[in-house]
Amino acid sequence: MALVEVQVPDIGDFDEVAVIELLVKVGDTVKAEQSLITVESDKASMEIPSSTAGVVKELRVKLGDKVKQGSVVLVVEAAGAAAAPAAVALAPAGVAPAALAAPAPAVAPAAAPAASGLIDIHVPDIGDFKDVAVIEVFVKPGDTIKVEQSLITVESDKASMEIPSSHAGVLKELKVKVGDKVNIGDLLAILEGSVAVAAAAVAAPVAASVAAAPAAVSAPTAVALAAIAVAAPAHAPGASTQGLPHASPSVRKFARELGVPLEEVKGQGPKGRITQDDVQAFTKAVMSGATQTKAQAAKAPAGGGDGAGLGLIPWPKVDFAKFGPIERKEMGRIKKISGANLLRNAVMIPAVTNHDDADITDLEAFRVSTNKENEKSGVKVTMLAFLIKACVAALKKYPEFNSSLDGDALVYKNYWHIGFAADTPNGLMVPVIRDCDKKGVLQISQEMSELAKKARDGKLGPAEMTGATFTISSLGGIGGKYFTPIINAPEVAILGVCKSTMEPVWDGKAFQPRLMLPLSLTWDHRVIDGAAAARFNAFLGQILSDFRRVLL
Ligand code: CAO
Repeated sequence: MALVEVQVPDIGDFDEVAVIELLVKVGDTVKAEQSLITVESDKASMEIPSSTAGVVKELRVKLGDKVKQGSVVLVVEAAGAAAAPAAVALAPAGVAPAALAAPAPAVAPAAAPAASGLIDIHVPDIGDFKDVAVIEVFVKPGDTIKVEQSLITVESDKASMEIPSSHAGVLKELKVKVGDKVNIGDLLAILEGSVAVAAAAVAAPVAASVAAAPAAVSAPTAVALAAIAVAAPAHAPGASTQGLPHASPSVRKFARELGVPLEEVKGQGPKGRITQDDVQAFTKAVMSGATQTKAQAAKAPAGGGDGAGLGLIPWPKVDFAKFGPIERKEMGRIKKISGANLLRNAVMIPAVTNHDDADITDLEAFRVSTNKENEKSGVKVTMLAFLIKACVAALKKYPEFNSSLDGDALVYKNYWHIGFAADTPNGLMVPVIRDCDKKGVLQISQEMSELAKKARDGKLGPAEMTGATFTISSLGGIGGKYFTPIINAPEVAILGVCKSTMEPVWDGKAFQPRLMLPLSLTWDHRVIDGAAAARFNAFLGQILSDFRRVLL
């Protein structure tokens, strides 16, 4: 395995350009031609591809660095014998990036302008690239067009560029639309213009060209021809071109794939440039309902936008700092993931909660004596382990509580895997104990304490958090009386448990002190009805008050 230094290839006339994006990190496996970094001048941005496939061993540049031709971008451990030595690690012509130059204006063919004053505008030489996609159209019939005014933006997977007009005049007809693929020489538009202006335009180089624009047309360098070359930026840094957002080609492609309207994304990068993180953050905000696109707002019923299409009034936007000092902290990954799941489950499930109390006086006495007997084993039994066993018995008696909705069908599961909510420093997690019907209370206790520890240490694997058929959320060790837990979809019910307390219970003759356990059963009303839920709770209460019933 050879180490190969990947260098910045010939990027045209530019001395130094700034690194504005790192697209890979150490340890990543990169393919040949995969973009590594984005660089930007004051007029153009482009991605620098890798000349070699392999594993990134070292990054030699960081954001803000200035690089030029020959600067080492990173070191790759090249895959296989094909690794090029460092000295020749420059991209071969076939994969060279775009040169930072603008295309010459769309050049009218020699015969133009036509006698009628109509001028055909064609796609100029844009290098070796074929079938590049039109991603933006800036003009419409009737517009008065100046020489060098951008007509459309085309984009390959590595660069985007604007095609300027070679002539001034009034746009009579546009021959392309967004999504069309164009090639050199294709007719773009027909202008009605003056011969004098047209002639001047053909003769004059593009004032806005970053590098020698005519080179791209007449005597292009190997590099200029190698990519969609030339790549004047679709959007010049620091200022949006024709009101369009400033983002690199890969970010624009990413946004298009997600259907994100880039013009609505606020760029947090240097000079307001939109980064991939900005597009992701925008997507998350839309998905969570914290914001909405203009299209969503337009579709919302009169009198109210927002609310994830529910027609709710918008989420309040408050400048908290106006009222006192604040500190803003990003939520952790687990909280963000569980938050999105909880929101979906809360919004999509018609959930009802039944509250009840179970007399666990005798069970608690049994639990305490069991723990004394097992003191040496190191396994401590808490009420939750008994609850899991009791729930399995209730789930077997009322199987719809152990089912899931699948379209219009119910899937009944003949296994009883119980999830339990665990409070961890990173947020709520739900480890799953499998086959609880086949395990005793001691084994369940042991597995529960192992899984809870793993959850708190952030070491739970995906397999340990999936497959539950029913979940218990116990706040018994903390306190409280009742609460309304949210169902963990695609399950259809969840049991919330709070702290048991001694209460006076009337036995028909007198009040007796009994240890009562508050239960809160939340259920999906599409699958379960209130009577079934009341029966489930009552049955659970019977088992907990006399645990021998588990055996029946
Ligand atoms: N009533 C009274 N005491 C209870 C009790 C109950 N219902 N449940 C537990 N206790 C006691 C235990 O016996 C233990 O007492 P000792 O310290 O004297 O032995 C103490 O409370 C602490 O128990 P625990 O919390 O360590 O153990 P557990 O098996 O009850 O729960 C676990 C384990 C992982 C579920 C728990 O630690 C946890 O994380 N709970 C939070 C779950 C949560 O956040 N739910 C809300 C989710 S939002 O829907």
